[in-house]
Amino acid sequence: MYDQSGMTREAVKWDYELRNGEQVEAVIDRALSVIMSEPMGPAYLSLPREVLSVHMDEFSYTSPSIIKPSKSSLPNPEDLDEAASILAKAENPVIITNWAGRNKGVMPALVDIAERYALPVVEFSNRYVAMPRRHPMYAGGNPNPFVKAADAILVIDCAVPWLPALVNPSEDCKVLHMAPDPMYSMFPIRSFRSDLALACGADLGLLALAEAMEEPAKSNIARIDERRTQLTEKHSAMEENWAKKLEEVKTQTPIHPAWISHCLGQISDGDTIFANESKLQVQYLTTEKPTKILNAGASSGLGHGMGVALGAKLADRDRLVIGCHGDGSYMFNVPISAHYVAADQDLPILSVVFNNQKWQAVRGATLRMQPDGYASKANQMPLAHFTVEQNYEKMVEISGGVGEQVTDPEQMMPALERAHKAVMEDRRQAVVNVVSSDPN
Ligand SMILES: Cc1ncc(C[n+]2csc(CCOP(=O)(O)OP(=O)(O)O)c2C)c(N)n1
Ligand SMILES: [Mg+2]
Repeated sequence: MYDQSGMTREAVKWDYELRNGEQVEAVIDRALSVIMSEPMGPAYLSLPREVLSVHMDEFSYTSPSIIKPSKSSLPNPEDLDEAASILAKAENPVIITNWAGRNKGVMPALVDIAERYALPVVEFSNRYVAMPRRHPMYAGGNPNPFVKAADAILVIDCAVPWLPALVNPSEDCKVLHMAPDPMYSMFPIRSFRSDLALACGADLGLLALAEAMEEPAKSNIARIDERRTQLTEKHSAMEENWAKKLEEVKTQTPIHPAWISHCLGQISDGDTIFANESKLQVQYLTTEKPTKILNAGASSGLGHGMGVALGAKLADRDRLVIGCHGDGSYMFNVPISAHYVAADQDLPILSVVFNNQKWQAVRGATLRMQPDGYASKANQMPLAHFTVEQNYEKMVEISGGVGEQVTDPEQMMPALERAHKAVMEDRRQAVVNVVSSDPN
């Protein structure tokens, strides 16, 4: 290849090729400091064989590194005051986020500001969980009704806060952005309106904003209290719907994702780490602690989940780590390699396959784009269905793990309990292949 790093350049913050041994310390320190500075992201370093094989008489390095990464920062004070005034005085404000939950400090700060000023929080196609699902100010995953009604929108760490083809804010709505890089300069194009852009870490930014809102909010207390009541009622209705749905589907065959999620909620707790690339329904899990649910990344990402689960387990070997994968995603993971690594490195993870025998997301997207197209008339949409029944549970056995297939909803809990015992007590990795339906 002329330029090996070029292959990854679009997806990393920094790349480099080691040129000689003298550089090793500087290059590693540079890489670590770049990836750990906000906004955090990966780097790619290539190590040519010729350089690696040159003899060096001696080598020393300073540890910890002499280059400290830069941390989360505070927003510009003038803009902060203006943002605080807009949000505090708004009739119908909303917070929309996608990946703010990656920062551990965000959840407590977001809960605090949302509670104090009755701000609904929408997590749109979220990659992390920033707001506990049972919190009264959690307003679901659909921004559309909120964007339509809003006179102020605070977008936090979110490249795409709504889909302009479906909804747009009104002319006089103020749109505020908060992120370490609120221009999202790593993306070639982004054209959402920005009346104010606060460049800061979302944790510190939200804490500062909550303080700055105190004074201007005094003139709007009645509306804030009224909103709190309305949002709390709306949220309660949402929770009732979750419970109703679960009742309705818990005995269904094929097994419904809500039932799988509920059962996963029973064998896990707030400290369990979930790597997710499936139809896992997070509202049935415990979500009161930050950075525990890691969804697929921004660069499409399916097939990353087993690597994430292995990494989480490596960081904390006694923690319960569960990977949830669609059947298509499980295949993307190269599971034979992932199970080998789990066995070789003693990383007993639990993998749950949501096996609906298709690429439902692709099928659904095709139907949304072309509701009357050729594909919609086919009994089985071309290239979206898996026609061979796959016994995914067998895959883990070749590396000494335990696998089980579940088709009966009554067997969901017992199967997960056996798998839980396998990974946590016997330290054997496990796969539970659940023959499942699509959420509706
Ligand atoms: C690496 C990668 N390739 C392709 C896609 C496009 N894509 C999005 S969803 C999907 C299907 C996933 O199928 P599965 O994991 O079985 O989940 P389901 O939609 O059936 O719930 C594909 C191919 C992607 N997101 N990432
Ligand atoms: Mg599938």
